[in-house]
Amino acid sequence: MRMKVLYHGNCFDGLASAAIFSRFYREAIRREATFRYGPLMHRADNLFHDELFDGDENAIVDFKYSSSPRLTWWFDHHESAFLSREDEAHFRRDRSGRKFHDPSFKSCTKFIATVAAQRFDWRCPDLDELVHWADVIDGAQYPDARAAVEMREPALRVLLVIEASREPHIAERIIHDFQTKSLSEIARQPYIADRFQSLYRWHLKTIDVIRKEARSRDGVVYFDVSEHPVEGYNKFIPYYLFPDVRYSVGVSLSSSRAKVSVGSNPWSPRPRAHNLAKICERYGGGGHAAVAAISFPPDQIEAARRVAQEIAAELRGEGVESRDEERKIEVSE
Ligand SMILES: [Mn+2]
Repeated sequence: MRMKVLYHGNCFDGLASAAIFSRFYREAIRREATFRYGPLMHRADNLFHDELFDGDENAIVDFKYSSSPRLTWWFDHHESAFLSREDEAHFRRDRSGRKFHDPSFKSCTKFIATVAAQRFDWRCPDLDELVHWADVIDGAQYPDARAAVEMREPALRVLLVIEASREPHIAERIIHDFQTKSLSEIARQPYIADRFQSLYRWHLKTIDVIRKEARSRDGVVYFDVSEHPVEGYNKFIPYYLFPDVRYSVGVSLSSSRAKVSVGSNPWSPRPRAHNLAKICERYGGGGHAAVAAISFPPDQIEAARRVAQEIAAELRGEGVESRDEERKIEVSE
């Protein structure tokens, strides 16, 4: 029996979900199963190709729903979990008892652990540490921005490698290690420790780039790093640099996409007043209420910038008129 597990790539919760789902499936469903893994990424064109679902069973964890008849297991906690109303209706009609969605969970890892315990009577106390950290990381439950940006905890060292690594065999190795080793054991292994050191140096440079490009006004920090070779960056850097802002709006560019990232400061003294997933959905993106994003084809960086500025203005509470004025000023410059 070959199980294919598709998971949210370059995401701690995605890899941890793949790990806990594998343990659950092997221990509670089928002992003789073999596992293969594939990352799923948000992109501007179609997400699911049929050849992705090439196992005897196929699972998606921590990623959007697919109505493909080849999909047999699904767990997700994202608010924007469906590509279309048809997909959502398809999920609502499902009676397999193997597809689950609950956006009230901070992490998909915790969601899988909870469903496995409640519905399948399967528990894994040795993975409690992994579940805890998936919840901290995906739910942005760090005590402060410093903890998130300075990365002293083993889980956060593994996180940096996960978010930056473009090597599929590294992700797969981490998914295997998550199933059997503690986070400090994993972080000490050379394949993590060596990558962490060079990524951390790069991370420090990224902090400097964002510091240079960021402008904070009326509770919103806006930065455009698309002219710099910054592909991924720690999403808490804006709040580490500007602790008083409530929202951040960033524009970045990689070979595969131009990206608008919209986030809220988890440590802001003023609570979040906007649902960022809903705002991004208006522009074809999505995510969570507290952090969301929109992807554009890489040649549409100008459109990404326009949308980012529009969202920043909305989050500042500026009306349509003041937005128009801003544009006029830009033109006359
Ligand atoms: Mn997640």
